[in-house]
Amino acid sequence: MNDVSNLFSLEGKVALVTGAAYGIGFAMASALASAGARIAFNCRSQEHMDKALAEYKKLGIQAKGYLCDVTDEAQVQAMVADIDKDLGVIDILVNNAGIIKRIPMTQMSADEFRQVIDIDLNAPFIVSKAVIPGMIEKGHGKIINICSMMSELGRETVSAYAAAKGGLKMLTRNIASEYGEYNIQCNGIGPGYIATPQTAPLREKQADGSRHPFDSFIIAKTPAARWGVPEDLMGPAVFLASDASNFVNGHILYVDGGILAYIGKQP
Ligand code: NAP
Ligand code: GCO
Repeated sequence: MNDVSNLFSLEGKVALVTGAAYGIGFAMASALASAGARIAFNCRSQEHMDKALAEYKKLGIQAKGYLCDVTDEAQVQAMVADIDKDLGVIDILVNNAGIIKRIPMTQMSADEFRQVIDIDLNAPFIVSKAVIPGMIEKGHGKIINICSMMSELGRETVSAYAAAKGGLKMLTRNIASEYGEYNIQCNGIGPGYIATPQTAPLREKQADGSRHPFDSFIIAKTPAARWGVPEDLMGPAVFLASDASNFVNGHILYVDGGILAYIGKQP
């Protein structure tokens, strides 16, 4: 019998992780590289790109970076064509790039709402659409969409984000339904509250040095009693990118320290 660890090997695979200059994307891309994949990533600024390339190099990873806004279909098609030439046809796509705007709904402009939907929902459609034909030709493919607690739950101020991440859950199921017969698995990862630049404002210390009330709220709401760290997403990303998950399709794997299982601390 084969060693089960072979099931998790990504040797010879080409992976594109969007928005992997830092944060969760960087950790997942590093994990895929450590399992053997060649890594392509994109971001929007040269400054972020240079910093990220230096950080990957420190880990001994030869990642290839592309300047590309994932909401621009022409830029995405050009990037995917460049990756085909530079590294080979993409086997694994992680739709990670995302933003949040925390604004009460009645104060949010329609343009602000659209911008969040554009990056968090339309872009995964655009990038998936660009890579699926290559995956069909290769006879296999893995697409991992980075969803959220807000794929399941609402809260004050995040209407656009929740609408986008709820939609992304359904896009995930639809890609699985539409392309499963081509040996393409499309799954989601739903991170809980993870300490990254995106959530930094929710963890800022108060003037008197005490915890931000939202920080205390999240610790109380999480059975693990801590924020997640980007490294918590490494194992789940490798699992869903590898042959170990070949019969897992249309699933959202919540990596949340138990938040969705918990009613919350009793008063
Ligand atoms: P982050 O620290 O803010 O990083 C976001 C990344 O996305 C950056 O590399 C950014 O690059 C890139 N990006 C944003 N818009 C882009 C665009 N239009 N085109 C290309 N790249 C773009 O966020 P994170 O916390 O690591 O989150 C990563 C993903 O996980 C997001 O989808 C987020 O919604 C999701 N998530 C986060 C948490 C959490 O608690 N942190 C929980 C659940 C889900 P540039 O700045 O260079 O553009
Ligand atoms: C917020 C947060 C989140 C998350 C995440 C939870 O303001 O509530 O930023 O929405 O970061 O997506 O899974």
